[in-house]
Amino acid sequence: KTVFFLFQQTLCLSVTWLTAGCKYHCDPGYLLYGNYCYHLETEDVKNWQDAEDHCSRQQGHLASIHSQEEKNLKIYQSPTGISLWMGGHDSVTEGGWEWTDGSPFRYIRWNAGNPDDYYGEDCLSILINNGYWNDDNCQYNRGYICKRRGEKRHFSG
Ligand SMILES: [Ca+2]
Ligand SMILES: [Ca+2]
Repeated sequence: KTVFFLFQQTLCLSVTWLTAGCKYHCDPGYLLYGNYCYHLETEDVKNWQDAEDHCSRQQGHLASIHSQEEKNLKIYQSPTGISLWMGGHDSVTEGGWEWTDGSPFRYIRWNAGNPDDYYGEDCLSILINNGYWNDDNCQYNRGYICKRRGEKRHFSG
């Protein structure tokens, strides 16, 4: 059964671009963008680590951002709060920013004067009003965005 599943996944992967026979799919509450699913949480505010833990329990991570388009996602336009937690942090090495999902930290969009490590800020939040980033106090409770891979679904017919 597992072998069949793997075969189906491989088949799905290899024919995706040719036939569009596979589509990425997200669970309810998640929004599909590209190959990824995003979930915006604004009511259940958490500190950065708790937010990351919550996302990883749902097979994802706090969101990483890799392009202007991704930054402009509607999902980031939260109706409440000042900023939202994203997956960036420099808690391992000061100034050595990384994403919790392991993707390369290349695209950057810091707000003016940041990152400033103000009283040891190590966690990345995105400012809702302008989409720029702040290194922020990890203990603050904020809304957050989870991101995870879309599931590939192969359908026949
Ligand atoms: Ca820092
Ligand atoms: Ca800062």
